[in-house]
Amino acid sequence: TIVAAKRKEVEERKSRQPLDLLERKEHFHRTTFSLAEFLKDPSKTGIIAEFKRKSPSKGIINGTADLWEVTAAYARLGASAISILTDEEFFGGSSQDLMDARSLNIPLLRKDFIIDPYQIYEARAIGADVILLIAACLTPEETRKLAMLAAEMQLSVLLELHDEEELGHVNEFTPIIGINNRNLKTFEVNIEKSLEMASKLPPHAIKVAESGIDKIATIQLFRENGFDGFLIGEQFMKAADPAKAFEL
Ligand code: IGP
Repeated sequence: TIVAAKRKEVEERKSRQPLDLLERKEHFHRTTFSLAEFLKDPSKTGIIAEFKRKSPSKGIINGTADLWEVTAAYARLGASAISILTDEEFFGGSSQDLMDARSLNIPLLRKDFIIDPYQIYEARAIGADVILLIAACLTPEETRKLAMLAAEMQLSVLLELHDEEELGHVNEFTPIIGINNRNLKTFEVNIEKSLEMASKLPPHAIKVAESGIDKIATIQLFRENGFDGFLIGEQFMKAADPAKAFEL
């Protein structure tokens, strides 16, 4: 459902704002931050802290949090990167949300359903450093083409896998691999998913565990199993003050 809606949305946006207009956006020429470098930086936590107002699985998570206050606090408290949902219809985010966090000096992940090269240009234009590619939404060939374009545009790629069948989506342009503990079709969360998949990934892949992380012990367990990154949304956003939740 989301992918079908996304296709329509992208076509609409393309007709309103063709590529040549996008390329004139202010952020197009800035130097991007490398997600790999920030995940490997020992002075940071490895946490990719997410700003997410709502989701199809949870409904409204936080309707009042201020984007700038929360993301600035995440950065100050040691997040390695910030993930910002830019999908409006299903997650209540926007491109403006990402632009509002741009002055932070850490990588910003455009969290969206990317299915078209146009969205990669758009990500660059709004000031993102990283894009998410979800294997479940793409063929291996599409994944390769989009990841190659992202690399050309100095954007890092987080390739999201859910199970073994998706390993064929990994390619030379996807050195950072996320394992989503949440099944996008059933919404079921199983922390073991990341651990199970870890040994099946290419040995040099930078590994990120995604979703359902709600305690430090889980982060430690993932770390011991070779993970450098931890994508956490709800645990922070469900608190009235997400920055406080991060601090804890
Ligand atoms: C964060 P959680 O359970 O901590 O809120 O999960 C993140 O992993 C999740 O938002 C996510 C997601 C996605 C959202 C992972 N992959 C793809 C939308 C699309």
